[in-house]
Amino acid sequence: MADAPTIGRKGASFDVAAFFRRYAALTALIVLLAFNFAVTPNFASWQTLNVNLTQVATIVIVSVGMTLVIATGGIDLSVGSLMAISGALAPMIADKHRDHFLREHVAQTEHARRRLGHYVTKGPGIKPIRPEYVAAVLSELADDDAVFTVDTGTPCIWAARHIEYGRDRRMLGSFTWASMACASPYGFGAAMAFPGRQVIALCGDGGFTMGGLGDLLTQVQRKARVVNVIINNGMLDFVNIEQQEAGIVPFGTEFTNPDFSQVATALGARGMGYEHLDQLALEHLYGTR
Ligand SMILES: Cc1ncc(C[n+]2csc(CCOP(=O)(O)OP(=O)(O)O)c2C)c(N)n1
Ligand SMILES: [Mg+2]
Repeated sequence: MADAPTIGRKGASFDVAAFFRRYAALTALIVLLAFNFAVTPNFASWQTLNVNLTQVATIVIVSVGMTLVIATGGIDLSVGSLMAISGALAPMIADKHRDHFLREHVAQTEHARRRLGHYVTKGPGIKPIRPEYVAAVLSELADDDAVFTVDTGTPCIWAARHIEYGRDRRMLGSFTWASMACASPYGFGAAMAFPGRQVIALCGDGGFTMGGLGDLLTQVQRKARVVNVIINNGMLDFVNIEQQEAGIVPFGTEFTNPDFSQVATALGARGMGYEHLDQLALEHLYGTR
């Protein structure tokens, strides 16, 4: 009969080699943790723990599952065999003859885009200017690597629907915290980080009067070339929409704005106000690079 393991047996001497054979992985983990606690800055923080739990945990779960499958079923799920099977399956997937699913969904998307584009195609004839049209015009005129920053509020919607981004354009907004008044300061940051790159901040009038006005002073002083486009709808439109969706008759969402072009000029920027986007206005916008 083979010797029984000595670990934990009453009266038996402690077998260090057997201990490490059995608990090698655990020991390695403890050593790794101890090393990081001692050497890595900020390792012992809630944020690190949170990142590990939320981002690394999924990889651990998948790898534990794969290990169990391999260990119990004898199935080879190694990277090599996965690559081999992917290589065999890929041509079968790629070799598509029937495209009715694709055509159906492309048609649906085109239909949806046509409906969304209503105020863009009708845009030139509508006064005051529709924000959809402003976004579409900016999209057409801006550089291929322009940076667009957007305020929380309806500017987010117009920028998502009517500005095309492609490979090199970027859109920045407060998409996690949903904080108002971010477009102008984000634009300032982008202009300082990428001098020479076109930066267009699509601001709500609520957002701009809340925070952008002060930021404009900084932009002037630091000579940051940001085009602050203020959608002057005289209200907190996004909240107005939310109230209606909740079945409430909107209240407390309207306000009176100053003449932004005069305010901007007084602050040392180049201020321009548009009621109609005619050719001259387009050239102005384009010429603000
Ligand atoms: C700091 C802050 N306050 C309030 C809100 C709630 N909020 C979200 S959008 C919005 C209205 C934004 O108004 P405006 O900047 O004029 O843009 P509009 O929707 O009118 O285009 C408000 C009050 C918020 N997201 N962040
Ligand atoms: Mg507004």
